[in-house]
Amino acid sequence: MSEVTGPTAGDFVDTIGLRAAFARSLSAMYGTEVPAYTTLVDVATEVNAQVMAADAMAAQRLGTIDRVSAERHGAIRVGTPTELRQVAQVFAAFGMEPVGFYDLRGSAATTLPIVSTAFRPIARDALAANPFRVFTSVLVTDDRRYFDAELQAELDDFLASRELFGPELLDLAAKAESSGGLHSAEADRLLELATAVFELSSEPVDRAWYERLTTVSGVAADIGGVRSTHINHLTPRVLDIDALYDRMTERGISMIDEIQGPPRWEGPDVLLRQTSFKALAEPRRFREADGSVVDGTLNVRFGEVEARGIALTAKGRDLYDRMLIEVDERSEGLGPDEKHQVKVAVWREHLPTTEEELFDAGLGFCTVHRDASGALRREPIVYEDFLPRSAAGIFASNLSESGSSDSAQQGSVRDLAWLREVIGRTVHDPTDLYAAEQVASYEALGLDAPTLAGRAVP
Ligand code: OOG
Ligand code: NI
Repeated sequence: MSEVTGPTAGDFVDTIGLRAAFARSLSAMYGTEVPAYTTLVDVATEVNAQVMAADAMAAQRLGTIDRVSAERHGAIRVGTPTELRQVAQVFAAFGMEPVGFYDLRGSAATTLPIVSTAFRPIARDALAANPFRVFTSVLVTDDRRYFDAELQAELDDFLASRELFGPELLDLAAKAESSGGLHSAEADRLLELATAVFELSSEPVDRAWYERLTTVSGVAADIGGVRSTHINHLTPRVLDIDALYDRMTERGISMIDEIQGPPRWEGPDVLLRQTSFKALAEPRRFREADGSVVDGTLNVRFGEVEARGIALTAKGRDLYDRMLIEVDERSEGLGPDEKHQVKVAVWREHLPTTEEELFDAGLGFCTVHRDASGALRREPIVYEDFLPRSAAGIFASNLSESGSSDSAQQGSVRDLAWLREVIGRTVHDPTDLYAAEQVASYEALGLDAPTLAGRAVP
C-alpha cells in the first residue's frame, strides 16, 4: 500500500496524500457540524472491529481494513454547468475523476430535478491507498417538468450571481493537478479552502425564495435556495450493515425503514448496500419578507452508511436491475420485513451462491493471480460506484415534501455527452474501468481474458 502522508512542513504532498488529508479534513469539519455523523462513524468502527476479530481474512476480501476504516463517500449538489466544471477542477487536485452518469429525474418514486456523476480515483493502487469519492449532482433548471420558464429565469439569475469556488482555490487546485501535488504550505491552503467551501453557511436564507423552490423539490431548494454549497452527507463503509442498522436503532437514532440495494443472504455480496438516518433539524437563519432575520431549522442533511460488494459485469448488472423489478412486482403492498424476504427469495432464484460460480457465469468482475504453488486464483473486484435507484431511494426517504412535477412536459436532454462537454474532461464508464482491470490481470499472466458481453446501462 502506498504511504499516505499528511502535510508536514517542507514536504511535498502528493495527490494521494492530498486526497487522504482532504477526506480527513471534511470528516473533521462534518463531525462538528453534524454530531450524529460521529456516532455513525463510532458505531461503524465498532462493527468493523468485531467483523475483523471474527475472521480477518474474510473481512478484508474486498479491501484492507486500513482502506475500509478510512473509506468515506460524500455527496454534494451544485446548480450550474459552470459550478460543476469548477468542482471537477477542485476534485482533480485530489486525483478524483468523474465516473458514470446518473439521471435521477422523472422516476415515479421521486421528484429530483438533477443529474449526477461521481468523482473518485480510478487506479487500483490509488483506490487502495484512499478511495474517497463524492456523489455530485447538478440541477437541471431548464427541465419543464420541474421549472416553468419564469422560475427557471429567476433561478438561473440567482445561480449566476453566486460564486461557490473562488479563484485562489481554483488556481491552487489546477497547480496541484498539474504538479501531482503541492508543497506543504500550499497544500495546507488548498485543504483549508477546499474544506471551507463545503461548510454550512450561516448566511440567512431568503424564506420566500427557499419555500418557492421547495414546492418544486426540496433538493432544488437546497441547491438553488442558498448562495453557497455544503456537504449533504459523509458515508463511512461498514463490514456488516445489518449489525450497524440494529445498533443505531438501539441507540435511538431512527433509520429509514429499509436497506437499499441487495438483501442480506448466504451468497456473495454484490454491488452496494446502503442505509441512512433521517435528515436532522439543523439551526438555520431566515430572512423574512419584511427584511427581519429570525432563527429556524431546516431538515436537509442526513447520515448514511454503506457496505460494498463485488462489481457486476454488464450481464450481472442487467440481472440485478431485472431482479429489483421482480422484487417490486412481488412485494407490492408489503412492509419492509416481508419485502426483504421477497428480495432474498428472488436472489436465491437468480444468483449463484458462490463467488466462483458468479465469475464462471460472467456476472461478476475479478482479477486473476497465481498463488505460491502456481495455481490460479480469482479475486473479486470491489464495486466503487453508486446505484441510481438506491440513490433515489436515499434522497426520497430524506425529503419531507415529495415536491411536484408535471410529467406531461418534455424533459430536457442530459446525457453522458452533455456531462463530458460541461465538465471538459473524460467521464469514465464504470463498467469499462472494471473490465479493463480484469482484462489487464489476465493479460499480465499471458492468459486470455473471459469475454465480456455488452456494456451496462449506467
Ligand atoms: C446524494 C444521494 C445519493 C448515494 O450514496 O447513493 C447518494 C445526495 O443526497 O445528494 O449519496
Ligand atoms: Ni450517499
